[in-house]
Amino acid sequence: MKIADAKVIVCSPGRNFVTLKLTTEDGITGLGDATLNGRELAVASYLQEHLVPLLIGRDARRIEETWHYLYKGAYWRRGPVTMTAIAAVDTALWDIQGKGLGVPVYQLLGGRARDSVMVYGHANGQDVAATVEAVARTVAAGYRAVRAQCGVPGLPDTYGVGHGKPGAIYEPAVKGMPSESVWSTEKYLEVVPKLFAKLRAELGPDLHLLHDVHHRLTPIEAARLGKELEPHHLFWLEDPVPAELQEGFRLIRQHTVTPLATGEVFSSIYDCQQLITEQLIDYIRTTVVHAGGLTHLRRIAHLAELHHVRTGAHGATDLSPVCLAAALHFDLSVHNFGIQEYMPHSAETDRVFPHGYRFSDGALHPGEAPGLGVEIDEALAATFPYDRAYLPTNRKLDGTVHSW
Ligand code: EZ4
Ligand code: CO
Repeated sequence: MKIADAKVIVCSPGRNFVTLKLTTEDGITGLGDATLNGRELAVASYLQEHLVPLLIGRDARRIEETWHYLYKGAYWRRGPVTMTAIAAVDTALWDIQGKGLGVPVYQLLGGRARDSVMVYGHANGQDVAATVEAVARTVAAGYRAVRAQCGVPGLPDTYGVGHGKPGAIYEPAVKGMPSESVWSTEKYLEVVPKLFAKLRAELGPDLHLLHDVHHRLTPIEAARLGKELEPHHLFWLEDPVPAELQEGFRLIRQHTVTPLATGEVFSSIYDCQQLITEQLIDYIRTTVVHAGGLTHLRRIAHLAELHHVRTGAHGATDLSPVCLAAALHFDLSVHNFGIQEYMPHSAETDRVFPHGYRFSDGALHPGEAPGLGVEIDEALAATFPYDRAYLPTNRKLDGTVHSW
């Protein structure tokens, strides 16, 4: 079953997505998400210029062999652009394999380890009261797990507290340039424990509560926050510090039993090897599109399983429905699944990517269609051309660039 055609589709139904579509000589198509938010065209070009010529004529059924051919064959290893491009090919090949055999991808991954996949939703508010209301609304919509992000008194804008509609991008002051936000660790550390105290008091002990620090603290600051949040029993505290320094987590661990999650920006198993093998984290957030596809993500999950680390794949709206579908097949099948992030896409995005996954009772199911269960409407996609956009940048009150 040879690959006869490989097409890179760039579209912007509300935000930019890059999609790889492979077609075999007998007409089976497979999709892979290749979206790297803010650097989309680097991956599109990597695919178009360097991988497409290698794919034509290859046997689409040799998924494992193709992964190593692209990874080892590049000589240059790892990195988000390379690993996102490889992920797109890998995901599309699993889709083709499933369609060729007439089964959903999770059946190829060992079958279902559970009936459905628990997801967490997002709830944001400008202050504590508004955030508590937003969490209550999310619970009313059926979620059993909610990530809560709250505006910081004294700061104009805070990570996660968007102004827009579902799936909207951060609006920059100058179109096509990054937006800027302002940060104060001191002010942030004052409000977060108050938010979670209020959430537990109002919403009771059963709800899973999550929070994303977005790489903004130092280890000792994160240790303080984790300790202060202990009475409120978070499901996890995400990205407490930038994780390039993996041993930085050791310091946080020495001080708090609040569970830790990290890894949405990681692109390979080597980015989390120490975090996993030294049991410095509780959840690994690597996902299909940015960590080398289902083939590589399964390797990470299996290493994690040996060390009591569970999965919690990234699933924000800058990962396309193709990635979400692939993540759900992974989540359904992997034994040490923890939770899946879920933010509904915009209506335009859902129309461009018709899909079979469905939400009910706080959980998603990928559906029973052969392959991934997601398609792309290319004619509609062509009506939404690429629109340059960046993730925001962040500065401390004195103007110093900080992690966003
Ligand atoms: O900021 O997807 O946990 N979710 C997140 C996301 C990320 C964006 C970056 O591309 O941190 O909202
Ligand atoms: Co995050």
